[in-house]
Amino acid sequence: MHQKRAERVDLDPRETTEWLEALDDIVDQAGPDRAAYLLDKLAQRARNFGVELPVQHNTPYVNTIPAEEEVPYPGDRALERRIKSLTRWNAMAMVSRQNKSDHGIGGHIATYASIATLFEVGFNHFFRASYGDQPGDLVYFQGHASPGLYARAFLEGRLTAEHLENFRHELREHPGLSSYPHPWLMPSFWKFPTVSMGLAPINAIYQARFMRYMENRGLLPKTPRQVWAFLGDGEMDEPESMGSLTLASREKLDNLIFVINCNLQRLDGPVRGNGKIIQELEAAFLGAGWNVIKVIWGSDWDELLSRDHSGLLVKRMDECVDGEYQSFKAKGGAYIRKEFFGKYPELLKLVEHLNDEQIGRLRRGGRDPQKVYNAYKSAVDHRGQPTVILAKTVKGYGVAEIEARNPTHQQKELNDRAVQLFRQRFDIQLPDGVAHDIRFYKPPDDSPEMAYLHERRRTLGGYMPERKVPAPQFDAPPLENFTELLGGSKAPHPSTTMAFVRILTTLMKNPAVGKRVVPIIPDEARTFGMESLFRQFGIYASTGQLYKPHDADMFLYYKEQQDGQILEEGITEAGSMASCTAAGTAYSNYEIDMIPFFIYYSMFGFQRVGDLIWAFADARGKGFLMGGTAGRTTLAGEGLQHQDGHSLVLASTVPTCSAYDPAYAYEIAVIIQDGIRRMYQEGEDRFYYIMLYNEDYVMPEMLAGCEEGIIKGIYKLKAAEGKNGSTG
Ligand SMILES: Cc1ncc(C[n+]2csc(CCOP(=O)(O)OP(=O)(O)O)c2C)c(N)n1
Ligand SMILES: [Mg+2]
Repeated sequence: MHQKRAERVDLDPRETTEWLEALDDIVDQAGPDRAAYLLDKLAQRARNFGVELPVQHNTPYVNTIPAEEEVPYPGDRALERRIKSLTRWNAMAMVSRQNKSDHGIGGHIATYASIATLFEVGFNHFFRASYGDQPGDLVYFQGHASPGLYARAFLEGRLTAEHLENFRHELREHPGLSSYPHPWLMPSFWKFPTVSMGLAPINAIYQARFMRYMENRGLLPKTPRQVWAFLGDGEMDEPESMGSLTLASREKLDNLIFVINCNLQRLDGPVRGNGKIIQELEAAFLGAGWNVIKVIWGSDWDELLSRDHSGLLVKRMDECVDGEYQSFKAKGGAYIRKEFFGKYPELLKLVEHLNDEQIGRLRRGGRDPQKVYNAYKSAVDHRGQPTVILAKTVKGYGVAEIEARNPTHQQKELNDRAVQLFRQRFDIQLPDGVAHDIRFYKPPDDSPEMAYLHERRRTLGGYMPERKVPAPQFDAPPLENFTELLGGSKAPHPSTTMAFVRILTTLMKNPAVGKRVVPIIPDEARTFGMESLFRQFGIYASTGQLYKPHDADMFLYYKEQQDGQILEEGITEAGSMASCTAAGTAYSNYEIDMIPFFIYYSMFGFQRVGDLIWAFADARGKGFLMGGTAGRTTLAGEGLQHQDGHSLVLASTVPTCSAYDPAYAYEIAVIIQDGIRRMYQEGEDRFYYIMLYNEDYVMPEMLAGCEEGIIKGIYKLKAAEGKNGSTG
């Protein structure tokens, strides 16, 4: 009889010891790699005998990169620390000053305080603004860490003290700064509106995939460009955050790096007080096929770990839950000695040479530039998989009385004592008066730190974040291009959906515009009669088609190809919208105009993925959303999925959306032609929602001169019958 794993008892302790000692010998004499090889072989053999093996999706609660494999830090740590401290100071001063003058206006200190090192190592060594004449890395910054990004741009001379003074007053005072990343409020600064939690992760995944799509279609040169996404650990609870992880591994997106700022807290309290968020995320990401790098402990722990011959320190690290880790930081050194090390006398001995203050200062990995640099380097060098870096940090780090406390997220102001302690902690040297009044401070341009700051960004191709908009790149094809839609239909009459498919096909064949069109479909192409596009334009598949499709001998077969144009997304309206966002903002990310057509069941658009659409609008996205099978139609019998009488109403709430409900084929042609002209030729940052119907009926011929009326929303089709135009 098999024993269940949880119930297994040691039936022969002597034999167990022999096996364990054999393993010890191998590790001692031949090293861990050999041990891993043998274990692998054993596991294979065991599986052949039907032995049930545990699936392991967790490694011990220590850093993934062992200290002995690290490379030395390439930068000037002292100068970088000074720059980081000044950034911390200005970020804190910005939020604090604003709340003194305008009480309760908000802003966040604690988030940037936790993520500062993760950003700074990136700015000094990784984030590339350009690759020669090509735009560089795309970085999604954690939205409410914006004070730190403003503070850095201030040091760089890109923002003035006046900007900082008007933080969150951008609509009232000039020049001002928006609370969060916002391409409308700060059009030459922010690329990605990230503050609606969960949208940055999914948008970053599809962005990295879209980058490959552009490369594989020959529209974008291949560069080592990366997509970086800085995310909160609390944010990972949003379904959108983790819902598309397997797309990234399936597509081998080694141009994608998630950095999750695991400060163990969200707004109200701990993310996983009773568990460990890093371990939970490790298991999920490993299971989804990602490369996982844990950055848990700072360098000060290396020496302790190297003397941990019994493994007790790692055991203690593994057994504590995040609620305890939070208390350790909130309560300081003496508490850590007693409650963390104190559980085992051996561990107390391990730290007997450290005083309480030193114990309190033992750093977490996400705060140690050496560890962070190595993780980033390893992520950038990694091939064949996306990488997630799980960096353990401290929320509100360095801010007295709020560090690691539950209310820290909403702390806005600091009292005099807290300011004093903040300066001491980061060793912030300021001229007289600056500290007392909590004024902004920027060292002279010829100071070593300023020279260093500029030199680093010069080497990396320029300052970030920055949003650039290229000049219009093509003229819209004239309406005559769509002649076959303008002359009225012959039997069998089409639906407006079919008319749209003809417009799309015509557009895709247009020599000037065709290659820029990106059809995006969440598994409804056949419903909309679009399968003819498969064969003509190909379905994008990064690997090409690895099998002979069963319908290969048919005219309209399911053709996948590496430079296919159609994004057949499968059943994910959220993923499709993220693709639409990547395509519709390609002009500001890659300086190439692309025209997405995202066609879906109208019920699953605005009401299902409304917030992604809103973020698309915030990102100044362009393109067309096509709501298929709209209206309370003949498909009503299929249930509520075809009871859309309101998507037009929802669409009209998005400020940059032009929403239309056309009746006839030529109206759609006029709207799409004019849309392309306005968005791409005139450079207007808007997008279109067009409803499409399922019913076949007579499409009349277009009347001369009705274009303007169609665009405005009403025109005279024919005079009503009867007296005074009344039929009644
Ligand atoms: C969809 C959504 N829900 C709620 C919020 C409000 N909110 C802003 S920050 C925050 C907490 C974030 O915690 P975490 O992701 O862990 O980031 P941290 O500040 O700890 O780095 C919340 C709930 C939001 N911005 N978006
Ligand atoms: Mg957090």
